[in-house]
Amino acid sequence: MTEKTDVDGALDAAHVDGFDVCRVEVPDVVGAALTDDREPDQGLAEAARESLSRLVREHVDDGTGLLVLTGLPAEPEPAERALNRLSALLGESLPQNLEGLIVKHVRDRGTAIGEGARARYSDSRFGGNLHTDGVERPLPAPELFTLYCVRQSVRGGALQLVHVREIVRELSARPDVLRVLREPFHFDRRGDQQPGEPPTVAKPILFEQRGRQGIAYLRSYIELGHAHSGSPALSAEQAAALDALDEVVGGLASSMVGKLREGELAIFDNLSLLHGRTEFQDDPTRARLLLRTWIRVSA
Ligand SMILES: O=C(O)CCC(=O)C(=O)O
Ligand SMILES: [Fe+2]
Repeated sequence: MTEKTDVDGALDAAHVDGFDVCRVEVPDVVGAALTDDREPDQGLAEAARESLSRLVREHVDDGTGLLVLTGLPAEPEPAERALNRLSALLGESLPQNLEGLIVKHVRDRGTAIGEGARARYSDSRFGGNLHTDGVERPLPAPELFTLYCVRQSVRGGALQLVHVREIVRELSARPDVLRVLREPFHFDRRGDQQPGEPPTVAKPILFEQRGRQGIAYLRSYIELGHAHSGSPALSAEQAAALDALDEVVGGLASSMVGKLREGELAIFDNLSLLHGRTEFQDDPTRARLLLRTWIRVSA
């Protein structure tokens, strides 16, 4: 039986949460472009792209790193169509596994994080492990990722966000740690490598992309990566740097918490934000379902 955390209890009781500052009723042109039965014509698509870009600039690039559009359909088919259209307005949807999956259904598939060769965070119901998405891919990282809430869990499943600028600020007194985090680690590829490629990808946790400070992190994939026979073991210095990072992230993890509601579409800055959820528990007749895309923003 899962204990309901304080975070979840407080959110459920209050009907308000830390995402309220990022919540925007979907503008009419965007709503029409995403939900009309017919594909939007060029005029509507351009108007929607302009409206959306303004909101993304304000909230994602220059604000908290998150934009939550409210008032969209929660039924799975219109939701998936709307998410595909929104992703195309923002850039190029990237495949999320070797098979080229474009829209990932994030739900509990009864696995644990990092179990076997291929299971992922998004296939489990467990929480914690604040991370960025796509860490199993070589850089460049997907600049944005989305989560569209189709069905929410009754218990748990709130999101916690931590911004890289807060992490770097907290670690400014630890230049030794920052130096190690800017050197390569071996991340497990979760089976997404092509035949003949190694099962890990080496890249730093802190890096520069598009002239900005980026972060790529999911500790258990790094530990799996360094445990492969062809990879060096984590050095004591690297393990200490990860511990220092985790301590800082743990201290910041309750500063931005919210729970997506059904019919909400969240757009995240995947270069700047670590995210994680609280463990959730499904109602067996109505399992939690989020739809996810990874987006490369056009140059
Ligand atoms: O289940 C969630 O709320 C988020 C899951 C997640 O982080 C992911 O799918 O990458
Ligand atoms: Fe994620």
